[in-house]
Amino acid sequence: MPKLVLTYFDFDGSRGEVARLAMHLAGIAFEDRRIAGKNWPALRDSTPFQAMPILEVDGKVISQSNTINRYVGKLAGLYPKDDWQAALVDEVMDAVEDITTRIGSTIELEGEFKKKARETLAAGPIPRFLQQIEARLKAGGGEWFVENRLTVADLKCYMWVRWLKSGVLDHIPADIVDKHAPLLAKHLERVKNHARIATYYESRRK
Ligand SMILES: N[C@@H](CCC(=O)N[C@@H](CS)C(=O)NCC(=O)O)C(=O)O
Repeated sequence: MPKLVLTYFDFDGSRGEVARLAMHLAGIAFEDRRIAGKNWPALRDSTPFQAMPILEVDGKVISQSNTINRYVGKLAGLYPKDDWQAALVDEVMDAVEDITTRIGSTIELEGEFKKKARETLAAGPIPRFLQQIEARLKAGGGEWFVENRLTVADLKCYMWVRWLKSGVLDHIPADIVDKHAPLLAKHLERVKNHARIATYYESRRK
């Protein structure tokens, strides 16, 4: 196993958390380098695309969360070997990344601009993405996206749906998932209650 260092913000969510979870699930040793928000500006220009997560593999750096998710997913046995199944995983992860970027771009907006931008997303794009991603879950059998087992696609979707349902996104109703994609709401519970994920978050609370 290579020496792995994952660098991401110091919170248990979003783009960097998928790879952390995958490595914890598989019992892969890695350095979990957590960056406080105040230390990010000093680090920013040293990252390839001025963004995190980044993963060091024996001292070499790769960036882009889904690239990292695929790489780690392969090490962890959480990414399909079959090319078609792998493409289905990629499709879900890239769709989640697209909509995450669109929602993320509203974070810096202020007041009415933020309200308008988020209401627009909540009126069309978010329901659309929820329904399309739910359709892929259904096509996979309704419990997991592919191969009737947890993969990095499930972890990526889990992070997004948990964010939407958390209520932290003003102007995006927290019930938007229940309303438009009830199977994804159930999927969230399925992933959350996965024995190793539940144990991991239990240990993070101590
Ligand atoms: N497409 C990139 C996006 C990375 C990204 O935007 N990361 C955010 C954190 S989730 C970030 O580094 N934000 C800090 C900044 O842009 O200054 C990926 O998937 O990794």
